[in-house]
Amino acid sequence: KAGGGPNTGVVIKTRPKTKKPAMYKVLMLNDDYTPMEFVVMVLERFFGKSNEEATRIMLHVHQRGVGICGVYTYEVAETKVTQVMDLARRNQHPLQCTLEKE
Ligand code: TYC
Repeated sequence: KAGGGPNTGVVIKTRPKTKKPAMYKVLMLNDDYTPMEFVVMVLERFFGKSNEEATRIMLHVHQRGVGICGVYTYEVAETKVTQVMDLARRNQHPLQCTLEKE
């Protein structure tokens, strides 16, 4: 955008007023002890997945070691990680869930 009046050669760079918020992936990590049904239940309850999708994600994590539960703004992602970790701990499962900036 040209600024500073006509023909002054002044250039003012403008940014869009609305910038997209940083997004964060919530990752689920595999372990040897957490029951598969517990992981599926967590994916349904906290990440809004159908039983079919939750099972697909759980199996992916089981086989590959890590998988994406969803992508959210920081506060939402952090809340989901806390909720998952709290429920896992209360049930004495070693399930680990973490955040990664996209
Ligand atoms: N590996 C676990 C088992 O065999 C199942 C599991 C899947 C655990 C995904 C954690 O994020 C996980 N019982």
